[in-house]
Amino acid sequence: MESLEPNSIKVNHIDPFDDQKPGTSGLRKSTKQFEEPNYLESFIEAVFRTLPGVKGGTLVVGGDGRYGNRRAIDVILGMAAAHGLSKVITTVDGILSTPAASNLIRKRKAIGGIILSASHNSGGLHGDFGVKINAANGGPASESLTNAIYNCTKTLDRYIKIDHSQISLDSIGQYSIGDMEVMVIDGVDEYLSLMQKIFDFDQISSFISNEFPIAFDALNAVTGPYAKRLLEGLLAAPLGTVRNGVPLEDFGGCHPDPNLTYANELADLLLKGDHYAFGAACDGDGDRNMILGRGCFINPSDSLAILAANSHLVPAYQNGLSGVARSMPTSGAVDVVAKQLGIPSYETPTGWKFFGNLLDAGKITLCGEESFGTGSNHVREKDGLWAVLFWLQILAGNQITVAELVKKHWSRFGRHYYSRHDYESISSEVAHNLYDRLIKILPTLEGQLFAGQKVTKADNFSYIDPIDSSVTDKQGLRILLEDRSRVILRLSGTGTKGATLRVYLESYVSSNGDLNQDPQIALRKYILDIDSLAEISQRTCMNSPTVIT
Ligand code: VG1
Ligand code: CO
Repeated sequence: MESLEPNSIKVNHIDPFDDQKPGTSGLRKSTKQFEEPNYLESFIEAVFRTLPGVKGGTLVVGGDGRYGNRRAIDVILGMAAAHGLSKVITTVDGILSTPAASNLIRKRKAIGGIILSASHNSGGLHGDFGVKINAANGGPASESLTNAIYNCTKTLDRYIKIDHSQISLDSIGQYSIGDMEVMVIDGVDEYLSLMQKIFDFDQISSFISNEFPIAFDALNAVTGPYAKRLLEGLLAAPLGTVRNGVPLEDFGGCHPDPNLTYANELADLLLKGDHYAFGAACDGDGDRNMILGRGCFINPSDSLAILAANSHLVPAYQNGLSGVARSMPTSGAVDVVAKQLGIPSYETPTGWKFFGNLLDAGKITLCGEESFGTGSNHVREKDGLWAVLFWLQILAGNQITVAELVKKHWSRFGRHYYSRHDYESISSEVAHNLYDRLIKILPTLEGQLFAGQKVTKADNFSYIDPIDSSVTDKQGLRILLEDRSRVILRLSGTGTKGATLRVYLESYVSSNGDLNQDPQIALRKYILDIDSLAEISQRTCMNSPTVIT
């Protein structure tokens, strides 16, 4: 029997953020932490008390299929009914990628969405779980909404829910909990229709059928069902094109992070083997992408620049781009393209939420981050499979291989040698001491030599939103050099174990310079100098980074 009266459950004071400000994408913690009694509930309560429009509103809920996904949907349904939502739209098996969720929120005029994912972090009982909150524009919650949710968690002492019988996510259906309607829809359909509006599928399909074999690795995460229907279905790529295509609760033990370290099986196929002409992988929740060609890896900063330079080949962008944006640590490659196209280029802090206002105001069409994130105004999230289709479309339009397209790009625009060095799971104390010390010495660097170049600016990046004038400061330590090279340091906001230090290295070579070096060699002097300046290896006791991109 359904009880229609909400139950009010008292909780001891819970601080889901452990006194830490939320990271770049909602709440992300170990799965075990989320299994603690009332932990998930307390956070969801804070969300429902804070998100505008809850009473009578529609909410989109789904996730990347990791362990905890179904239970979380069940909890959210009961709490949503108690808080007076009129409708929750969720999906078969609870499977909903982040970009598909963004699309649904926009199309169904929802007040927002809750995406159950810790993105590229590993999953399962011994991995991580996460809750991403998206707003009515389909994008990640703004700084002010995130802060309001965070402040609410600090005083919370009870939550409400309606006890209900379990709702089946096994197939499409319609249910009710009290006065609230629950729709279980297919989470893939509407996303596919959106892609068909953006790209010319016939052109891509005939290109890949003509001796251009492709491989896609879903890393046992959310993009499997989407990629199978897109690539093996609509584009008629051979069965087997999609690898690891069934979402598993623990991602089969994989770390669903599409980079050369964690997607190494695919990387080996493309970089060591010579059968495939194109390879791609997405992360846990489907918003990131890695692009590979035969024998070549595309740096995500270059990827954004190459997409921008060739965007006229995609039907949805054939009339030009209004502008582009990149996160601060992303290389300036896209800026060079924007200059030639005569369009503005914006620099934002790390995190997709900072692109939201620019996209909503029509100031930009494409945007991206060095962390394998690329997207456009079609949704308000980065979009992994969209990027894969974009690449295939511009390769088809140019009738060219990946390696040839990249070479052509560099010989036209010059090359930004770029690398990111991650030092993962270091002790928080060591990381913060290192970082705070560097903040103190930054002002003394200006005018001094670093890696043989004069430092023109050394600061902690601060951003003024061009649309609402909000200020976001302390977004990363920058050392800018007179030849446009940059070295940047940040502490990650998405890790769950200790701290992760990210070092971003960039140096520009014009089109008549040496375009064919190994980035680690081209960037060697910056790598050595930042190590001694910031005392990285000395303080972390690590001889090398855990991940090099
Ligand atoms: C990382 C990336 C950042 C990205 C964020 C969320 O953050 O660097 O560019 O926006 O993850 O990505 P950090 O703070 O760890 O560097 V994901 O795929 O959650 O949605
Ligand atoms: Co992600």
